[in-house]
Amino acid sequence: MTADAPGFVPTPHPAWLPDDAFAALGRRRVVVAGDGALAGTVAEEVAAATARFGGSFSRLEVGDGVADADLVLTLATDTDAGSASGTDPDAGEGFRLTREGGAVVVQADGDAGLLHGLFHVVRLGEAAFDGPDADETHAPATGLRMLDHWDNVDTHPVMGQVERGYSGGSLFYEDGVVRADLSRVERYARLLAAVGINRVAINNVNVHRREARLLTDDLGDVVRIAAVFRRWGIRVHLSVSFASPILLGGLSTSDPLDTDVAHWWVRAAARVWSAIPDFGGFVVKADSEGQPGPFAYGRTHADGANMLAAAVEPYDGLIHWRAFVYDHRQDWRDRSTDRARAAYDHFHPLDGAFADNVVVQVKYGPMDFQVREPVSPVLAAMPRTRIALELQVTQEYTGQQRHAVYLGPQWSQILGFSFWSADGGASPTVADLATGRAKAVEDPGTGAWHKPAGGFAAVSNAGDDEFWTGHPFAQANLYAYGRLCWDPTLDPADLLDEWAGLTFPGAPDAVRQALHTVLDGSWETYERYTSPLGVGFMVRPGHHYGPDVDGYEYTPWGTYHFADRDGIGVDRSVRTGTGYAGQYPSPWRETYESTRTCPDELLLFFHHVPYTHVLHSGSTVIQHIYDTHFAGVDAVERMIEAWSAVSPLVDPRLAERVAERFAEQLRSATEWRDQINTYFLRKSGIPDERGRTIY
Ligand code: GCW
Repeated sequence: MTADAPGFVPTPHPAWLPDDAFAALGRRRVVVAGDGALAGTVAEEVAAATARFGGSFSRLEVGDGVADADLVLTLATDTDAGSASGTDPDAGEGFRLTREGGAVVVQADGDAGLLHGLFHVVRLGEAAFDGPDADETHAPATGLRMLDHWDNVDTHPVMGQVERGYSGGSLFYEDGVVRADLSRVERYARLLAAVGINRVAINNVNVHRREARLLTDDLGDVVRIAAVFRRWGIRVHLSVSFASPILLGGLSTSDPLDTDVAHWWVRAAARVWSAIPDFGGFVVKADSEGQPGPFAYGRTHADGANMLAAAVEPYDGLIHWRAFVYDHRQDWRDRSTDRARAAYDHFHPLDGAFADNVVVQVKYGPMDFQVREPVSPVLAAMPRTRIALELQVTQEYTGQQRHAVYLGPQWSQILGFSFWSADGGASPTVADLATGRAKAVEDPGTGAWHKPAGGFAAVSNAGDDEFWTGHPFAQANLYAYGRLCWDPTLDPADLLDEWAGLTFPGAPDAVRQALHTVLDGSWETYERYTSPLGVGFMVRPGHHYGPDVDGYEYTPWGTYHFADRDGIGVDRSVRTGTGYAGQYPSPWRETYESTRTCPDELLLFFHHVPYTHVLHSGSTVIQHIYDTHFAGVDAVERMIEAWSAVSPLVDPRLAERVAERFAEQLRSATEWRDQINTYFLRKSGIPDERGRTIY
């Protein structure tokens, strides 16, 4: 069959695990010792690599004497065999790596640590073997490193098969059922394991009628998916509908305090865990954008979450309960309602009320995955609650995988943000809050942090597309997300090097350099040509692609910019606005409160100012809008030039896909520039100081 024939499914791109990424290891004499399930996976990987590149492979018992090996991957001899080979893949994920005279030993804390140790060696390539003598220990910052899929089993009439998916269809479902052939899921699981992901929720948080049945009638298919992920140390979670007792159980209520409802969930959990003993738990979007929840019964979110938590507790299951709760039917005329306030107003009063196995999953910003938002104050407001930081790897609001936008720098900035100091200092960062390290850091004056980690969750950007992620460069986002979950302090520019080194092995250094030129500043470039100074949205309603300045201005969604002839922005100050700034601890509540101290990039998120307001940068707001929009498109042109110079050096199919995406990015960025500039010229009547063309 030719590439153009109908039904042709190209082999998926190897992403960061092409065969050549295993060359250094594959040329060595490698020993694998361990008898757990993941040791089996490691042994298969090593056997394949050594067969391909001429090395040798042997499998030994832990503790057997080893002679003449370049690399030994073994369970630590003092590891208790139960946890090493048992069913808990989160246990023993760490490993110790020693290198002496070129001989490398990886001693894993448990079965999962062997797998992570293997991929660490793969990442290092030759440097694993020819580096100086070393003795290092590696362990993840948290055991909760999760990806959420917004995949529907059926194709949804409006949202398609994958909600906010830009990479083709679902990896898991086809034609309204779980795929018979899960080989692509297997490849995906391998890619995720290589970057350290260890949990995956396999269906959309908007749980429609068909998808609700994954919990019951289709459980057998979930068992099959879980078996694939298990070989890679990854647990499966399901998103469930809070109304499941009604939808699936024929009850007349899903009131969390109703005993029949609670029993229904107890039985549901018992069925799931007896079929999948290492099942992870449930993800719940309740009372949000039309999803059912406890409010219908006059109950709180703690009532709802805790009822589910009790049902899964006997199995060490988790409830990921999303904090994305706001009124999506507000009246745009009503200036006193502020969507940004909603999550804090709902959840802060419930701090301390959630069961120990509830993780409250909080989007990084108070609105909705915008290119720029302040970090959500909910993350700082619940010291007695397990908190997970939720990111969006899928680029809903950042170019939908048609634009090259590397989000590593944005995530890194969020992870490093400290609520209790302007310059970091010794106070906990967002990463500390999500990984539980906050407990160990100096008391920030807000009371001690009592709960264990809630970890990280993010919406996946992968689908059945040949390149997994639509834009081949969007693979870098999936890569960086996994690696930052493992170690939030990693430098996103270094992660780009890692990703490029693995994905384009053997390519001339010019390719790596061009990728830096294209991607390092791409998040800020996208920000420049889209909505200015933190004001957000201005996208086409519904699909959220492309500019539409007033698209949401008179809708019920709560995402307004309030531009008029004199000025723009949302007054969220305590003194004259919605009071949102007061949800932050000091010093940020004061910093955000005043236009004198508010950082430029968030000015319009926090304040309504005249177009002539002078920014810290020295520019007026209106001139900043014009300048950044021209600069953003210029930057896209430079990105394209840099890539064009090296694209003949990479796989032509990949080059072709990138070229096609760049053409669209340039078209779209130009459209953004012209619509935004024209809109504000017409509103303000203030011309561009530099006299450039504005329509
Ligand atoms: O960003 C918004 C999206 C919705 C999504 C929702 C959420 C799954 O536009 O498509 O629904 O957030 O996070 O629940």
